Amino acid sequence: MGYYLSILIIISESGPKTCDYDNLRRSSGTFRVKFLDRAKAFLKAGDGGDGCASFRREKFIEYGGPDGGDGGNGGSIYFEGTNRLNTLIDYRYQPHFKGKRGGNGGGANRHGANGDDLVLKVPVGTQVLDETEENTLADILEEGQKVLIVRGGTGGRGNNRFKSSTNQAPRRADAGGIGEEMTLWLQLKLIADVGLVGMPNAGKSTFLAVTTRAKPKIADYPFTTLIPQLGVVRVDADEFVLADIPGLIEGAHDGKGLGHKFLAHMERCSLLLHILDATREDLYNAYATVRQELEIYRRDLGEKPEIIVLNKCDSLEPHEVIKRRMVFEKKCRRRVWTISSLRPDEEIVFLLREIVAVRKSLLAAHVEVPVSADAN
Ligand SMILES: Nc1nc2c(ncn2[C@@H]2O[C@H](COP(=O)(O)OP(=O)(O)OP(=O)(O)O)[C@@H](O)[C@H]2O)c(=O)[nH]1
Ligand SMILES: [Mg+2]
Repeated sequence: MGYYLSILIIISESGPKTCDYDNLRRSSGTFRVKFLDRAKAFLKAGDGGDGCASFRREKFIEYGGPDGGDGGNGGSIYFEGTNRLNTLIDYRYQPHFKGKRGGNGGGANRHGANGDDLVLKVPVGTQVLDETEENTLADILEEGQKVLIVRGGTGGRGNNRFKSSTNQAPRRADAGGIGEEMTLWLQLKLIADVGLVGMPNAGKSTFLAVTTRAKPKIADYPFTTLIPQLGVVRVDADEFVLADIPGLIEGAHDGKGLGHKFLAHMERCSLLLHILDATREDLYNAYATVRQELEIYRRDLGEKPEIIVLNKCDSLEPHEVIKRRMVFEKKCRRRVWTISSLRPDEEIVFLLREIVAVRKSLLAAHVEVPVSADAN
């Protein structure tokens, strides 16, 4: 591996890591919450300050007239994307946010101060959903992208505003407007180009480790990967971000294994890399099971372009590899790749180049990556 990859300059970097899962926390008392990809937040923008009812009173000036100033506007609340965060954990500890109230108006036409806006930082890739989780209010995809979520109440008008030719001494002043409030859900969806899917133990993390500089946990038991991980693959002059997620098993949509919530991190990928353990006897069944779970999660996830990879081919005789590949290709009527992530050779390089080529053709065809919020 070292030989081929160093010649072809595949240098990679580990990227941000993210999220944990409810069932994980339940199942492991020792699991420390570090990452969170879903959080509920309660936002209340500041109310507007009240307008003032006042009259000018000065020595020797009779009928000084109304001079009540307006109240200040309440502070609004925004979300802003940042690359410095890769988790929503802060919102678990502090879910309530309140905008600052506008100052009340004063006599002598003094305007109340506007309440400061509150800008809440969220990791890039965060979707803001309403309380029902059916409507996406914002999809924050870039550093610095700022979205207004709740608007502060407008300041009430002071009585000076109500003077007219027929009413020169108005006593009316408005109360400040109520700031908007909202309960919402934040859902972080990783921004990766290619997603690794497959059953537990298929060698997904080994593939990530061998093609990037990420250091995922690898072990010979199922569900080694508990939180999604990213790595940057560099091949020739191209690069793409690869995401590794926990393995899927039959019934994941019913909560079996680690469930299927983490598939949210595959939603933004333009291509799936389906890794299979070639030594399995029920190879095609394993493939069909994962396919089914993808489709159950979201149909458009199942419709994403996919490259099928039989891994662990070093554990099989070469003729057996060819046989299994041919049987598999016949069944799925597609090209199937055969590699070893443990003893990588040039086949992995060809595979990475194929991924780059497919991505380029998808970009050329302007294939939109479907992103929506209806499966959380
Ligand atoms: N012989 C052989 N073993 C491999 C290969 N790739 C991975 N393995 C082994 O398979 C086991 C599982 O590898 P992982 O990379 O942790 O598998 P995974 O798909 O990430 O598993 P989960 O995180 O549980 O979903 C480890 O013992 C690896 O050393 C390979 O190409 N050949
Ligand atoms: Mg893994």
